[in-house]
Amino acid sequence: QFDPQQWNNRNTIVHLFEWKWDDIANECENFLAPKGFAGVQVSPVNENVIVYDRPWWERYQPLSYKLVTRSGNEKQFADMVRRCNNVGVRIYVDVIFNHMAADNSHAVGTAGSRAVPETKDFPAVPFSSWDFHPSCDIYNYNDPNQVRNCELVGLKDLDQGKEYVREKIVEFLDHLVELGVAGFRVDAAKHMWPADLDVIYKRIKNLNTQHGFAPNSRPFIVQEVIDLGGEGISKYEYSDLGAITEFRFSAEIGKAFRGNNDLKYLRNWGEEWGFLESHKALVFVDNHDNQRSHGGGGNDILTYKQDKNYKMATAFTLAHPFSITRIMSSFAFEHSDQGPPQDSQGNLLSPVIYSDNSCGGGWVCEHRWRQIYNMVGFKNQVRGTGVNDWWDNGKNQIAFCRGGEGFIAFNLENYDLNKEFQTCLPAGTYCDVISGDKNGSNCSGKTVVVGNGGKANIYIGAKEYDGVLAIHKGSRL
Ligand code: ARE
Ligand code: CA
Repeated sequence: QFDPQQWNNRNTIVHLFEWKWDDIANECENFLAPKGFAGVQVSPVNENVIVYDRPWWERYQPLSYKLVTRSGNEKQFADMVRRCNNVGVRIYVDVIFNHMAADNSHAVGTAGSRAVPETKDFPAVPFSSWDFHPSCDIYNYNDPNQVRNCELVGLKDLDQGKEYVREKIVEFLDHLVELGVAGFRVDAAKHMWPADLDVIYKRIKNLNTQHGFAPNSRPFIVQEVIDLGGEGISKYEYSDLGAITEFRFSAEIGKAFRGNNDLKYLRNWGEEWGFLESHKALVFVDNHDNQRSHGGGGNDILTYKQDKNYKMATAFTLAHPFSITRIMSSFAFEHSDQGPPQDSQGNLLSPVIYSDNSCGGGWVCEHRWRQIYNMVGFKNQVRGTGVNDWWDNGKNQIAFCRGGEGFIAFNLENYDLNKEFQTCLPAGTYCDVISGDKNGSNCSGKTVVVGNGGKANIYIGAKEYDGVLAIHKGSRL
């Protein structure tokens, strides 16, 4: 369950938050596969309660396990999975089985199901009050019993200790496996008992070989456990069961690239920072919660709104060998409850794709920013190598090589970086994939001339649009 089941020349996941299935299928074929993305985390696929004004978070309130949401129906979902798998892009589903919807006396769902969450009556599954923990609030995160047996923000709390509840959950997960998904992001894992999760995970079917998975492959599992330290529940209680969302990474990378912790300290980036082991940590600069101040990380988190720093933090994340990486792809928002781009009937709108690769229509598409997708290519190119020839100026300028495959430099100072470096690359002219794209023998950005012996002069002006420069074997002109 630690293996993300990706094609072996690719390794980054993008979270296409609130995208429609048809649009994701197109994106896999037209953009993600050609740019070397390995997978997509999709928004919840099962029926959710319809909330007035349609905030994004209604999808975290399940009414049933029918695969009908604003992103599309089951047929569209199945088509998407097939089309993405065909071009080597895996699908990971955000699954919610800690709870069902919160208090409401007549809930209506996206598949037309009705429920009475107030009395814990969900006939479309069916679940009744018998399947839930008694109602109580979570207010003390130091009390593991409360965190796991009470209601997270009022959401009706399923009892995964019950055989019937386990069966319904496994049935749902198996259905998705049959449709060809590669794994799951388990929402609110911290709010469930590790022993119950262990039973559930072990019962899930092997991945579907008709979608190109090797026989006996297990679904990848990444558990949402927010552990910034100092609470009653630790990520280590879950880290033998599957990978974990490493929120500490998000907080620390934000602090560093906001200029609140010198970049020179990133020299020993990894487990020494209190992160989980590399193969157990799923890392990200921001996620759909903490980019809008839900979930953990506080004011340290960088988002698309601090674009220069954000791109630098993302470049570092993708340049460094540590962990399994996930890129956030957002819709633009002003306030934290705001829903995704939608029409007056509440139908989701498709992103508008421009010829320069960027997108609009209310969508940000960080994954389509050149500085980000080209670093996905960088990461693929340097796979299997470590960090070597680390250099820093004692503060906020750093540089390093990835074996003999790639070189990257960062300048977060308010003065220029202009210096000769060992790039570890063969002599030649290289295209900086941050300031431009390589197109045949042309480069639309800066070029770097590497001499015999691997040395090159690197310049990153303090006022430049981006504070990073990256070259690799695949960007040689
Ligand atoms: C919404 C309304 C609430 C209302 C509720 C019920 O906002 O006001 O009470 O509905 O009517 C998302 C949104 C919530 C939303 C919910 C349901 O973020 O605002 O509630 O959907 O629609 C904790 C959990 C962690 C959780 C975060 C948000 O541990 O699991 O809170 N993250 C996941 C998802 C969310 C989702 C849910 C869970 C629920 O990623 O998107 O909620 O399915 C410390 C602790 C953390 C804690 C954090 C915040 O850092 O260590 O554990 O995270 O504080 O409390
Ligand atoms: Ca629970």
